[in-house]
Amino acid sequence: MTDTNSASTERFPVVVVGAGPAGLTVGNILRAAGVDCLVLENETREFIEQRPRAGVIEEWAVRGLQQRGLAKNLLERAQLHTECEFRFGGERFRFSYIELTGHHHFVYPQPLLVTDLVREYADVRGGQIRFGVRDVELHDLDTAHPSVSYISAETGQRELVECDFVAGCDGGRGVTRTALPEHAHIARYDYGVGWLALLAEAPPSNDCVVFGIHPNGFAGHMARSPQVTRYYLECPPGDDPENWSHDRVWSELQERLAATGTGPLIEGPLIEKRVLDMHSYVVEPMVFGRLFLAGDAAHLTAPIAAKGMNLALHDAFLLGDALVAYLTKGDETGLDGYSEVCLRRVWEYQDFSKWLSEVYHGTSSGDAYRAGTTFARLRRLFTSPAAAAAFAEQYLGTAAAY
Ligand code: RFL
Repeated sequence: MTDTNSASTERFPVVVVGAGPAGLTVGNILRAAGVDCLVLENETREFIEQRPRAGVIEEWAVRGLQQRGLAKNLLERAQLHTECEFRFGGERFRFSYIELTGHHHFVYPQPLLVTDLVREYADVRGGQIRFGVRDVELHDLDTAHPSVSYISAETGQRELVECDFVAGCDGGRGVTRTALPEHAHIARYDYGVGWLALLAEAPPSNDCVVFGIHPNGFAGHMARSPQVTRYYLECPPGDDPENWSHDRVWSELQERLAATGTGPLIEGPLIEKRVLDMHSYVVEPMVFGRLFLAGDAAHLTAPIAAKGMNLALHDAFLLGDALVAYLTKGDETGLDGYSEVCLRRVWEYQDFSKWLSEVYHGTSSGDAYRAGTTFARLRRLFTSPAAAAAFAEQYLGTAAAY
């Protein structure tokens, strides 16, 4: 039994926990079909609209947003990325995936996408959303009458919401995953490296993404806007960002990203500096009773291959459409196949991240054998058209079937 002090009990067909890309996309799809739902978010609207994170979005994901009326600003403002560059052994090697495949990446900062999605959901499609909620709890998930309770920011009281389904979209540190039974299967992988994730108030120093493979460690350069550039520096897992002074950051970036024919990087103030421990997990299946997990709540993909938000959107399209089919037509097919269909792409992307991690980190591992195979992989990419095509397909997420 659910025990709350709630004065009145509300009811929504779907409660979505978490207003990230996954939760807001599910909410928007439901509202477009006239299905009521409630989104519960523990941060404020201002906070989620500014939280810096992803940038790289794959073409199929943008098409999916566009088909659902969610990509207007993105299509007007996003940059198109068509090439990337590997730097190793003091040389630079361009990889033009547009030439190879005709496909490109979109780059649109995650906070802008979240801003678009929350505006469309709450202000245009009239969706209900509560910010600043605390202590969300899920109840009776293995029955046909689940419910969700939370402490309201306005009343300070525990409120109860009855529903038919709960969408667990509360990211890697959320609570919905903890509602899984003890025997739920969670596969984990620890890469054993850290990345210092940096945002610099400095224009990009190259016209495309750069991956620096260096004995000191991996370094990455990714344009976010004409004024802001994301950089990554491999560091020990659990390292303290305070160990990385402004001068140390820029001198390591300059060294790891240097190559013949390139000038020094344009330096600027560091507006974000945090250490990410590279690890991944996959919950299998992504469903427990009436709880459907989506996005990082179900599977974390270390940002090595920039896949996490893409997977979150993929889940959200499938879950949103499946809930609409069930709630408006009684069609259970989408919900029945949800976990299996999501997980095929999830495992493909996990495998690519693992492969790419070895390319990025093998040289700096201190292990001559790993360094040797890393260089073999890199050389193959630039000498074998078949290897280049396979890489491009995984990098862009364009396989014909998953
Ligand atoms: P989110 O975005 O974490 O949203 C979850 C939301 O749930 C809220 N929440 C709760 N709400 C209520 N109750 C609770 N108990 C709650 N606990 C949490 C949170 O406040 C939040 O608003 O998950 P979602 O929607 O699954 O989206 C996943 C993506 O955010 C994530 O995969 C990407 O950011 C990963 N990622 C990248 N993915 C890409 O596809 N391309 C990229 O270029 C890319 N770059 C990155 C990245 C992740 C990074 N970090 C910070 C790990 C770069 C970085 C540095």
